[in-house]
Amino acid sequence: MTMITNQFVNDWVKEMAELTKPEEIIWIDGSEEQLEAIKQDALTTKEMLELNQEKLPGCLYYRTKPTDVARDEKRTVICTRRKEDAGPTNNWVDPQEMYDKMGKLFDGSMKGRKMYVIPFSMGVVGTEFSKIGIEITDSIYVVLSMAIMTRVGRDVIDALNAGADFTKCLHSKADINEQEKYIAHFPEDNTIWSINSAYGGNVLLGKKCLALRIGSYLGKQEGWMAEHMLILKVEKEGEEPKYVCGAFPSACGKTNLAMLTPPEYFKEQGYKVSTIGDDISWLRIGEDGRLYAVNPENGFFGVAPGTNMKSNPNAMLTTMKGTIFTNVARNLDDNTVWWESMDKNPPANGEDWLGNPWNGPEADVKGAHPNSRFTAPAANCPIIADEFSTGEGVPISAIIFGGRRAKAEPLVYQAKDWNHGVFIGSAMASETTAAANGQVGVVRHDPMAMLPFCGYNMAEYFQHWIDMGKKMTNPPKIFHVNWFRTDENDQFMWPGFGDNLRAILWMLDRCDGKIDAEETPLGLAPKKGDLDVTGLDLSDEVLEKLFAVNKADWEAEVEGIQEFYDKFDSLPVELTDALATLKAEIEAL
Ligand code: SAT
Ligand code: MN
Repeated sequence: MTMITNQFVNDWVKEMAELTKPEEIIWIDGSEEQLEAIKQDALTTKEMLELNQEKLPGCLYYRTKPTDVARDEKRTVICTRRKEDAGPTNNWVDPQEMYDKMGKLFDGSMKGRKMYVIPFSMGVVGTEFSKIGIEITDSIYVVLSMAIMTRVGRDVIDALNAGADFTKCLHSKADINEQEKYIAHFPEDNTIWSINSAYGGNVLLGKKCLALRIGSYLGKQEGWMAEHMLILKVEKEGEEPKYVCGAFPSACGKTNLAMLTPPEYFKEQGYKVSTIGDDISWLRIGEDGRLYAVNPENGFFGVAPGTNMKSNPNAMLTTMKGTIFTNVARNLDDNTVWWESMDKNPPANGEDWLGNPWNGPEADVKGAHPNSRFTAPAANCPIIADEFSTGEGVPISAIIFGGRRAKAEPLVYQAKDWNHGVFIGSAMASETTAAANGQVGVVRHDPMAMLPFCGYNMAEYFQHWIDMGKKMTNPPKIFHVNWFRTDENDQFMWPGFGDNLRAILWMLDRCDGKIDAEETPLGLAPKKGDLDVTGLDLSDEVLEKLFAVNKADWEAEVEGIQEFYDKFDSLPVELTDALATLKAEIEAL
């Protein structure tokens, strides 16, 4: 039964059904009864398992194939008519060639299966920021996850019936054949096709595919920005709240920063932090010339290992109900979940993420895959901000760029101005993580943490950043941070987690013009005493090392940035000039 009167939608769904040949078509209206019935289907087929309903009400367990545990960047492609529109950092295939190739794979891929049609919105329906998509899929995991991660319901259907434009998203798990896995984007057709994967980042098409790759492309056309950024609200009793965005590559702590717990010392002073988003920001310029952000998602797809009651109690509490756990370990005694560093009590009678008997850290394999995930409703988060649910943008005071860098990058510094901030973002690098297939721990350039997510030529993306800066009379200040710098013994020097608030408060003081800063070749650094380290066991010597700008390290950095820049035919002059200035200043050290 279709509830859709929009002929364009019905025609497209019909065409996709003729291609994939399912035995039945089910339209998702997001109602609890419908989702419950679909969940029961998944339990019957054992596609998903129900966890202990007393301890983890509404929670499910899901496992992907061992070859399908992370985003696959090699198999993620941008299909624009002209290759140069995808740019040197994206995999490009001619759109017709890709439609033909994938069309053959989709042909009959849903035979004997149900096809679910999920109308969804990124952003709150009816707000300026909302974008509608329809995902067709043969995976119940996708249906239940999309119901958490996006807004699914009657109002989306009403918007479509009123003629709203939408992104056409087609997914089939097919045989999960990794040789024929493709995640293809057709920005010029507002279309996404994904086949042969069942892992979140490749198949929850509203997230990276729509909200970032297609979103960034639409943003360039329509004059807004889609960014890989968390949004955090910082309040001090009696003062106006402040909002901060932060771009960090996958698995570098965005969820932890977005949900941070202030150290006692700051709580006593009346500071409070709340969460608006942990992964994606859509940003628009307001009438007052400031930049406004929303989180277009409706849930968190967070990395499980390393999350615990100390590192991120708010995330732990968020996952206590209505959550899907993917590729974590199971405790068979009480049918709950476990992952590395969750607590000091790994299950004595457990099953690892591969489904093999597992009896704790002495075993050869880890209990949970390093990229195992929780998919949890944002509404569960104990510190979710009210602004999250209105979907109205919040004015951003500061944008933070950061990576995972053992060496070279200081704890925190500020860009000299917007364009210099764009340079810093474009020059960002980070050690790779388990969030994508491939080697872990190698430094790679990841501009604005968008390398895997920019849906068009990154040179034009940088230009878009510069153009947006020109349109703002009161742009956010831009900063760079590195929580991960290590000493001679490879130990982290900065405590991180809640203590990261100290760096954020320095930034906000800078935004308010309350304090000066020190000029360095990289930008503006805190003056001695301005970064509040009260209560930290941090010697002056370590503090100095956290901020050191080492000439040899930075000569190598400059060379690395140049090498990265050389991939592009042309770059905005603002960036090449900033690199030349940095080079000269490092040489003068
Ligand atoms: O798997 S996702 O791409 O959704 C998460 C991430 O890598 O940021
Ligand atoms: Mn992400």
